[in-house]
Amino acid sequence: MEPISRNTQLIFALDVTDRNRAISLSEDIAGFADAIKIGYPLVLACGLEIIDAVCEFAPVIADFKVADIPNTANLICTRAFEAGASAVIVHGFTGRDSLLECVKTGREYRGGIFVVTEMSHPGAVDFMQQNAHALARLAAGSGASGVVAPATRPDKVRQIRSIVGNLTIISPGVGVQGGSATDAIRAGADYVIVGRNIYNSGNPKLEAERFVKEIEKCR
Ligand code: OMP
Repeated sequence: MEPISRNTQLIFALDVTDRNRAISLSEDIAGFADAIKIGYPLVLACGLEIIDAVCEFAPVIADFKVADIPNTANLICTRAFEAGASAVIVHGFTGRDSLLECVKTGREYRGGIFVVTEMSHPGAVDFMQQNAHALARLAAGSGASGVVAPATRPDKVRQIRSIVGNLTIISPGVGVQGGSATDAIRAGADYVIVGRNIYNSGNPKLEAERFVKEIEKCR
């Protein structure tokens, strides 16, 4: 089962730390995004309960980049799904046993697991890039719903697509980080993740709509 339904192919990264702003942005962007991604900045500022509040507007992907032993990974994923998340982002570098535990927990809650392959920032070349293909293979064989691959390096998205087959690829790094939504989608991403370009713009709704129109042109 897909944790989110493909419509606009835009995922909104809600990396703000004020509850009222988070809710008002969610309300504004809901019609344009297939999911809203919430991570540590918002949860640490407002509590895990914010997931349930944002779920009212769109399915929530909990970006907790889980990287721990299987038991702790299970506890973290369980909390995220219990709070209402439709999917959780986890790391794969901790190894097969930890990842399989996350996937098992996801199944229990009928939720998805997305595995980070290569990250989008420049520092990803220090350690992650060398292992991106292995991480993609691990994800493909784990029962995870999909992977996270860098919009800042469309060639890597293309390579990762050839490894993961029809798994879902969600791709951050568009806009401020230098990546383009068009390039990422054309390289094989199913969804692009956009944060600052939307929530820091003068008109977040209009900016989200602009991304949706850009993605539409790629179909
Ligand atoms: P902006 O750069 O503001 O569009 O935000 C990108 C979002 O995607 C942030 O929430 C990042 O934490 C997240 N992200 C990356 O930027 N790069 C990655 O490689 C992985 C993620 C992620 O897992 O979501």
